[in-house]
Amino acid sequence: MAYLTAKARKFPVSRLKAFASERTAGTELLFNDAKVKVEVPDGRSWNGVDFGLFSAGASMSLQWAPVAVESGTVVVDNSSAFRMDNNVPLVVPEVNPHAIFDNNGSPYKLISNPNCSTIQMVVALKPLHDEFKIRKIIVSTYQSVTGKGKKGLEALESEMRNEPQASFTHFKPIAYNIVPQVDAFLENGYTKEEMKMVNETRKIFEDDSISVSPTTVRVPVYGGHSESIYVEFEKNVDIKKVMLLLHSFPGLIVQDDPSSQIYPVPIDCYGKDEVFVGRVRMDLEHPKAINMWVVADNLRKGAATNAVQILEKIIEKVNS
Ligand code: 2RA
Repeated sequence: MAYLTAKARKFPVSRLKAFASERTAGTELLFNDAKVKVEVPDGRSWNGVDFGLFSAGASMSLQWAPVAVESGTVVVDNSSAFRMDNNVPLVVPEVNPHAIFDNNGSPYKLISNPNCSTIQMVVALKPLHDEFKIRKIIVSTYQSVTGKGKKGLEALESEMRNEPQASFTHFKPIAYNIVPQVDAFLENGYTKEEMKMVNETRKIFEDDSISVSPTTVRVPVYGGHSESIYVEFEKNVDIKKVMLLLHSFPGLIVQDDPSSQIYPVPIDCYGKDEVFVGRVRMDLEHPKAINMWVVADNLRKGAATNAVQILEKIIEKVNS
């Protein structure tokens, strides 16, 4: 997905190498009309490579990202391996682009891409946080089966065809159902996905005092993740100002005219790089709180697009 997004965004690539495990090695990708054979990496694979986009799970990243960094490659890692490492920045380019660079203005050699459900939430909240300062977030997610990759999608499709399942990829049947569990439960009763939303939001906003109360839910949808977000601020909010801020924030598209049934839905956001916001309204009682609905394609802005945008920021700086 990352190389397709790089191609769609016309990222300047002179040579592309593709690496994967034995299972995928030998297959071919088409990039700019040239065939690229997928290889199993070795210690020399990253020699002469400027940028590495890693998206093969935490264990592959833990094994190979240090090797790539040692070879001088700038790595953007889409796994959870380094996200909460204090020495590794966690970056959403619309929100904390400064974190890509060290005090000398050089990019860090290893940069983490946040989890998809965090990315779309912090993009929607950033302009409001800058103006009103967030105190508390209560978020419920409606996450696409594509969050579990190809196998998540195939599980939905085979269940819809009524094929018998040995075990359920989404913990319970997902066809004609919803499942209030994304990833494994931790001892505190929250899932790993939920704690990612808590910890990553605080790291990206550089504010551990923000309270985040998440419930993450899998729904039988492909095309994107949706989120219902209640957010409480330190200052009183003015809804007109909220709308102005959302409208003028890069990377956000406001679709909000309930009287004409205009609000974001995953089908419309599929394949898009932006985050979509609608149903923005004051809380019924709290003068410092609003509710909003946020949708994004989890495979694009939630993963590949965000990674490529980090590289774009680096190129922009080098060329400036
Ligand atoms: C999911 N957020 O939707 C995860 C993928 N990283 O399952």
